[in-house]
Amino acid sequence: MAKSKFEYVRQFETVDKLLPNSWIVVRIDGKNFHKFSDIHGFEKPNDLRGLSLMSESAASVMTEFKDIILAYGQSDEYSFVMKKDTTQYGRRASKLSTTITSLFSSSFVFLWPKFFSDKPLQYPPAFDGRCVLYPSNKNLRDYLSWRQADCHINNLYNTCFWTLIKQGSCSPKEAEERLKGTVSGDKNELLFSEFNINYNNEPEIFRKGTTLLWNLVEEEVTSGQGTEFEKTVKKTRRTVQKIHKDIIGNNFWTEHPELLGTEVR
Ligand code: DGT
Ligand code: MG
Ligand code: MG
Repeated sequence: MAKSKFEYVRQFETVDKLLPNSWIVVRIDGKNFHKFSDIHGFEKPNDLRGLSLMSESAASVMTEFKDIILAYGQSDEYSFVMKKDTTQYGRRASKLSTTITSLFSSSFVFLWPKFFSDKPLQYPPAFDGRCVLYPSNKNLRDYLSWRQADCHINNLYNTCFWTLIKQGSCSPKEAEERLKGTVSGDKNELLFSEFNINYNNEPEIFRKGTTLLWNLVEEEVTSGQGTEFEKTVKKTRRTVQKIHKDIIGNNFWTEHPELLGTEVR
């Protein structure tokens, strides 16, 4: 077909194909969720419904993008790890990040009423998204450890902050002052000695965040029942599994050798 004289403008598009043989992480994060969580009356410091909505939106992304081997989420963010040799969208960074981010956002809005039936959405939320490449397994594990350590640090701080306000009758300013310069041991001690809270007994979803993995289920499927063509075949179905565990230490990775080793299809 003849090309129009305008066709040349295509050359202005930049090529953003990601390096081969590297882990691709797409991280999405809520835009101004400080305001969003306030306006929608999220529980402080953690809203279980909000976190569940984030995870179900992430699961819908995983179901659509089969090359995602694992997703990790906490607060208003989710990281999607795509297998090293994915050829999805020719590894084009903007195509990957924008499609994943927009599917996450639309799922979040679509699923909202399931989690907040009593609270209509007040305005359309937005998420940013980026692709980051990690060339080695160590880099990838360190990346995920960084996000889980961030979850822990923020959650310990926020648990203290809101306990001081809700149970200790502190003002936000006073709570901030009390926590200034404290290390994690001090915060654990404050919770235990003043409020009888053992931080380690706080729900794992808050302390560890959420990891989504593929669960492979072997099934027998029968077709042509009652006819001479009846046959039963074994099929593997993949479902998304949600866990709230430590992913920094070696245990998780030795329990799931398929993640960093051979690919999951
Ligand atoms: P950004 O990402 O630069 O557009 O700005 P924010 O405000 O989204 O900041 P970010 O992503 O660093 O921090 C997440 C905010 O979301 C933080 O202010 C706390 C809030 N948030 C996240 N999950 C919850 C929750 O379960 N409950 C409440 N109350 N707030 C939450
Ligand atoms: Mg945010
Ligand atoms: Mg965030």
